Amino acid sequence: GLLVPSPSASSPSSSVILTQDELKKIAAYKAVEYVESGMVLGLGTGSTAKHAVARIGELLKQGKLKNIIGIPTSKMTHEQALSVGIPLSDLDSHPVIDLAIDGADEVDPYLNLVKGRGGSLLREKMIEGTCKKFIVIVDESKLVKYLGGSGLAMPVEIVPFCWKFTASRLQKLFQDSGCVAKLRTFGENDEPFVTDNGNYIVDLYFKTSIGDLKAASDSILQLPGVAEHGMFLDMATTVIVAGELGVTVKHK
Ligand code: ABF
Repeated sequence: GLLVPSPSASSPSSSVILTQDELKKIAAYKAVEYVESGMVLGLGTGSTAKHAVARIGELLKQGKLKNIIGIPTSKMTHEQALSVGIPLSDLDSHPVIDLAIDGADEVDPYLNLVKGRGGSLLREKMIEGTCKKFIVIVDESKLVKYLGGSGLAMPVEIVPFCWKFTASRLQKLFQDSGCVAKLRTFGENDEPFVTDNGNYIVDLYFKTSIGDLKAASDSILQLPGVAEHGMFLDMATTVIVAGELGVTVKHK
């Protein structure tokens, strides 16, 4: 990767410790430098992408960007984008996307990603899977040696119908990796978390590496009842990583 000075951190020196949110903002601002007037933009979801959406709105207000059309990847981003004055559309009307900017939960050395811990993986994959350029923005805590290697969840969006059946089939697929499948819930009563598409999410936890990612992806998608999974393989064209020592831009 190429080491460049952070655009918005006022000369980070070893005496300045940046918070994780400041790092996310630095990565987001760097990504927005790739945005040009007239672009159709995929707008990501989450606490990192939020900074990019805000920055795009700011540049539109200042007249430094013009004629942007945003395609939001979630209802939450839709709301935020409207509130900062980004004109919006959708994939039906704008099937060609110039650039998408979004966060990720994990990034491996080949720029494969785990996404969806925020719950919006299906719309993200539909939108980011079709764009000409996909810039992923992360702080350095998201870098992993292999996907699933952080011990955190690998999300799979499934239809609610007989979800236990689908969850148990998912768990069986990866039993050799010590997989445990858990329905994502929220609140005191453990209500199922419901996605923007009215679906549930099953989080897969692995004890060991799942090996061939493409094979894993194929086998998950073959199960009836699965809508999409959170592995984004070979999709990112650029990953911008913000760390204490500056910003690294990795290109595919
Ligand atoms: C979304 O935001 C998700 O795909 C991913 O789960 C998440 C990353 O969130 P954050 O930037 O808040 O860590 O894009």
